[in-house]
Amino acid sequence: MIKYRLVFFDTTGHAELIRFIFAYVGQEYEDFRIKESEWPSFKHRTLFGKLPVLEISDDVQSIQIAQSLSITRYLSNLFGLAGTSDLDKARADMITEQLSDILEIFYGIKSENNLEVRAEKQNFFYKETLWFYSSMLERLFEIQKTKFVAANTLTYADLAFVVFWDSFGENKKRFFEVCVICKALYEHVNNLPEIVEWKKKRPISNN
Ligand SMILES: N[C@@H](CCC(=O)N[C@@H](CS)C(=O)NCC(=O)O)C(=O)O
Repeated sequence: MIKYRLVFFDTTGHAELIRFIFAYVGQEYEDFRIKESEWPSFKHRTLFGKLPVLEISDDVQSIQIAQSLSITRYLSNLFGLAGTSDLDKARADMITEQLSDILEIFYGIKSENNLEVRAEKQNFFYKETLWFYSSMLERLFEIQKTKFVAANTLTYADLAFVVFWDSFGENKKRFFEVCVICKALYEHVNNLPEIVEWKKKRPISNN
């Protein structure tokens, strides 16, 4: 039997979309969260010195996959969340990669050590950057007119969309007042029983 072990820190970040996929499809896996203090001795056991990694093992071998979006695509293909047509697949990839680019900017700001600089950058992010991208997403959905963010069926991009907006906590509300299609697409997936259940039972992390 194939076993999955997802290794990441005790936080959401780059691993949460992968956890959402496992939760949505109901696949068992080990959600292995290492402590920051354990990381230096674990780092050399990962393919590229970064987390998350997904370990896939059966009776014969154990394989490791790195890079969160590669893990995401691998699992999406496996569990039927990649999209059905080539165009749907391209759109799911496009949206997920775009959301990831925006999140990288956000994570970069969060790791700024100088508190004053961090606050200034965060302010700019919420005043300019996120408005810029959320209005572009809203325009895309207006044109596309699909039931879900990338297609008329749910793809992993829908799960990425919920993880994306959740990263901004209560701040997302003021964007949703204007970006009403984004809000509806977010709420539709966020209210799915599998997602509600995962959010209820997941460990509280200090993200
Ligand atoms: N592009 C990579 C980025 C992974 C990454 O930056 N991981 C961080 C945690 S969020 C990490 O492993 N940091 C520890 C280190 O660099 O030593 C991905 O998406 O998986």
